[in-house]
Amino acid sequence: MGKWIMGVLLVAAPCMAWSAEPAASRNQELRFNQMFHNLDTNNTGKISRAEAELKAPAIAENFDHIDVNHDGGLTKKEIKDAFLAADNKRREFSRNLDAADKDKDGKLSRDETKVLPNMSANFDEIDSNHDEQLVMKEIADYVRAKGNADAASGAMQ
Ligand SMILES: [Ca+2]
Ligand SMILES: [Ca+2]
Ligand SMILES: [Ca+2]
Repeated sequence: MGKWIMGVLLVAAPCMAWSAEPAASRNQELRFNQMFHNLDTNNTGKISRAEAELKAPAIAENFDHIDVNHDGGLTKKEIKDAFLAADNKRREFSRNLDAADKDKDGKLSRDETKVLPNMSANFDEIDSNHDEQLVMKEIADYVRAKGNADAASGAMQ
């Protein structure tokens, strides 16, 4: 588990990683409020697209996705929900990788990726050094090249 989850948490982590771990939640709440306040330059309680573009490109890129009620502003709740969803996706992704890595050597062989159809289909593209093994770095680079954590989960379906 360790190898994969560490790698995955490094992959496509948004500008601020959000975690559902209760132990860390107080600190994160403070950091989150600070970040929100920092982004909300005109203190409307919502982050506009312009505000996001100014300071948080990762949020701006996913603006429409995060703006669930499509009012053109991101509330704290909308951003939090998006972070939590991304976090869950990363966890699910790492669980899938961990389950696929049957011999637990921290690499996925072509055979091991058979349970992950999209990864299996893109094996040659992901295997950048062509050694017939996917390591976390290769998967991370692939996910990064594809844009974000959604691509990561997409690669799993
Ligand atoms: Ca909104
Ligand atoms: Ca393996
Ligand atoms: Ca490789």
